[in-house]
Formats: sequence, C-alpha cells, structure tokens
Amino acid sequence: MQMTALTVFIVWSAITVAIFVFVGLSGRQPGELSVKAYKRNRAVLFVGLSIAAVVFLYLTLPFMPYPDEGVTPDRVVYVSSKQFAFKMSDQPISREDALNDELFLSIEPIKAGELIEFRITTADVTHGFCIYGQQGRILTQTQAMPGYINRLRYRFPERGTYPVLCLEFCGIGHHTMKSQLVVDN
Ligand SMILES: [Cu+2]
Repeated sequence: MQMTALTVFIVWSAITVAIFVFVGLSGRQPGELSVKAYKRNRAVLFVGLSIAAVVFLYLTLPFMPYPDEGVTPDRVVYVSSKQFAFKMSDQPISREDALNDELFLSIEPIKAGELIEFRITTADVTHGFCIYGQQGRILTQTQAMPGYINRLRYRFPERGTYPVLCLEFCGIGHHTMKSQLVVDN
C-alpha cells in the first residue's frame, strides 16, 4: 500500500512537472494566436475531462467506505469527549454529565460483527475519535466537534480490546486522551 501510494505520487508529480515545463517552454516563442483553435481546444479539454470524471466516479464510487449507509445499526453508542477523556454510554450523554468528573459511564461489551453507530460529540474543544486495531493500525475515525453529533459506523471484525485515541491536538494533555472498546463474541 505504501509503495503504491509512493509510485502514484511520483508518477503524478512527474506528469505535473512535465506539463509545467511544456507550458513554460511553449511561452518562449509565441506563434500566431488563433482564437478559433483556442476555443476548440478548450471545448475538447472540457468534454474530455468531464467524460473522464464521470468514468472515474462510476468506477470508484462502489469503493466508498460507507457500505452500511441506509441500514439500521444494530446498536448506538454515545460518545462525549472533553479534555482529556472520552465518556461512552448506551444512553445519550448530557453536557452536564459529560463535564462531571465524578461521574463514571460505561457501555455493555460490543459484539463482533454488529453494526455499531457511534454518535460522537464534545463538551469543550474539538477532539478526534479514532479506533485502532490491535496491531496499532487505524481502523476508523472521525472528529468530535462542539455543537455537532458525528455518526461513525463500524463493524468490529473480531473480539478483542480496541484502543481509542484522540487524533486532534486538543491541549496540553492530548497524549493522555485514551480509552478502549471491548469486543466480545
Ligand atoms: Cu486530543
């Protein structure tokens, strides 16, 4: 995956540089400017790029990471973040409860294969809500934004303990902002 990304980046950069060099060199000796030819080229380019865009969308849309859109989730988990912790509950969390340091909330264990919809918000500044796999790779993530509820859907593939980390620098204690999700059978 990393090598593919690097190869695409290098090829694309080379094409971009080549176009810039071509345009730069072609400007040295401006020939006769033909408005007609310019308009024709512009039309060809517009139609060509439009067709390419439609084909590209048609080929890549099925790979969008939202295959469960329109399906009722098996379960909803409410998440409220604040500096520097996450609170999760099976019930909606009020802002007062989110800010109450004395109040401890927890959720029932998640079952593997269930479609979980996380409803994520924050009681103070913007945070990130990022679920990691057991090998330390990001599985899915979204932002926790003041005044918004972001919905994040995910099916945990197997049982285990999945770390949750904040991915948005949210203050001096950002690196301590961790939680975890336990997934049962
Ligand atoms: Cu943070």
